[in-house]
Amino acid sequence: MLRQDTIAAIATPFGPGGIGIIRISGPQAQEIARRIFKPSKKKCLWESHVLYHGDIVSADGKTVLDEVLISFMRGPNSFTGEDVIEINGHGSPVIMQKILFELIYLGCRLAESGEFSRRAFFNNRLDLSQAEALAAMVAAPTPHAFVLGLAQLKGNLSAEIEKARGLLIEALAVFEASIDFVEDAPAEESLFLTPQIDEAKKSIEKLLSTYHEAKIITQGLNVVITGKPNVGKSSLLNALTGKKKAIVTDMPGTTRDLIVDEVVVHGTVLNLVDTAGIRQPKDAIEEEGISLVWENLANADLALIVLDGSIPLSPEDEEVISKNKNVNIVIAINKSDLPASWDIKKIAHMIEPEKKIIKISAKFGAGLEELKKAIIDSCGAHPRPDTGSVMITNLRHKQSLEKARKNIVAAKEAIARGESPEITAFELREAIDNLDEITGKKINDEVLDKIFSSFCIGK
Ligand SMILES: Nc1nc2c(ncn2[C@@H]2O[C@H](COP(=O)(O)OP(=O)(O)OP(=O)(O)O)[C@@H](O)[C@H]2O)c(=O)[nH]1
Ligand SMILES: [Mg+2]
Repeated sequence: MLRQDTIAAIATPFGPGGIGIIRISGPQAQEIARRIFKPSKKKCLWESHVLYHGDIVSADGKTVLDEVLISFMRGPNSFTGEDVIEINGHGSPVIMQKILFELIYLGCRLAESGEFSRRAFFNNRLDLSQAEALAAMVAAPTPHAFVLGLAQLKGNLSAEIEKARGLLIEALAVFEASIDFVEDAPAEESLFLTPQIDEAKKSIEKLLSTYHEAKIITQGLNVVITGKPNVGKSSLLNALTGKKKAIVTDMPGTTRDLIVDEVVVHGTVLNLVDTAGIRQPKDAIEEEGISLVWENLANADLALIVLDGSIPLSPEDEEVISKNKNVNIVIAINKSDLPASWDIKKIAHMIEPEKKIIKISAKFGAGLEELKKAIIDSCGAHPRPDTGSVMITNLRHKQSLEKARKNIVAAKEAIARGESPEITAFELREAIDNLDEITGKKINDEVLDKIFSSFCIGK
């Protein structure tokens, strides 16, 4: 589905900026740009990949709209593989819009979300996983996440996928040969000559094993702060983020809604959720708030349980600990600035020894560094990616790899059972198709629409 029209969009974020860039791509890119660009020097040869200085004027030639630098990238040596023009103007949203309107008046079409990347994909400038890497890089919440996107853009993942695919194709050839020449080929011998299947399985499993860590790097950890009312959960959210986001009072039951904020700790994003205190609810609002706590805890990477060290432990405290027994927990004993009313030993028997208990004072900021370290350690979040890392950051890729792995297991089982080679060949072909979904060699338009429509306009 290659479109031959010429598209245009503002490629820089909306709002005032140092410069603003408008991107044009398609067969008429240069012709349309020439109609509104007046070079400052007479000689403007529109050489490829050269910057020219001049004015952008209105389509009727009467009004100067902006003073700009313009460049022309001749296809196929451009981002999209088509002729591309980039106009670097002053970053005024008003003028950017005005120039864009002129371009549309002269025959450009406003680009859809991700349409530049989509054209790059169709023109084989990028495979699908590389195009997805672009979106991941733009959205990266930390430098580590960006590095993973960059590695994917540079084709590290594609190379791994191609390697596994190549092995499966070699193995497939063996089985297809034994289907075609079943009489000449000694089937048993050739059937066992397929170490490629095991090798492909191993490399797919290695990729799959990176997903958990990659997810932490790209999406962060979901940390739900829980505990009975008034222990200092909201104070802790505020202390960890350095903001005054949640209301703090000395009245138990202050927080009812979920209060969400994030903070980056040692290169990992903590998605923090402050919640209603757990107790017998006093009204319908509190009841609703408490049921939200349990819902959120079910999907949390970590329950950060807050206890008040300055007053005796209560059944509510014990309930929160025992209900979270099977999840990843860190316990913060708060209000360490006040005299302690109980000893850590009182809760030690309730949790496994490796689970962390840290004394803090949310009000005065004591123990917070230790607490952050305990959160990161207990989730195993120690990102150390470099541009050579090959990690699976994308759920779609993970699902395709899992499907391919299943096909390989089925192929191996068919071999072990001594089934006809057709069965093994079928499973291997399916595995290859599943790998091709990642790079986009074989993918349906609906999935492509979904992927590219999630990109920003101008990307
Ligand atoms: N001395 C002392 N007081 C604290 C500390 N942390 C919180 N407080 C006080 O404890 C009271 C309750 O704090 P919040 O942060 O609102 O407690 P919460 O757990 O969010 O309470 P709910 O929203 O009602 O569940 C407030 O008066 C805080 O000032 C602390 O480290 N030391
Ligand atoms: Mg609160």
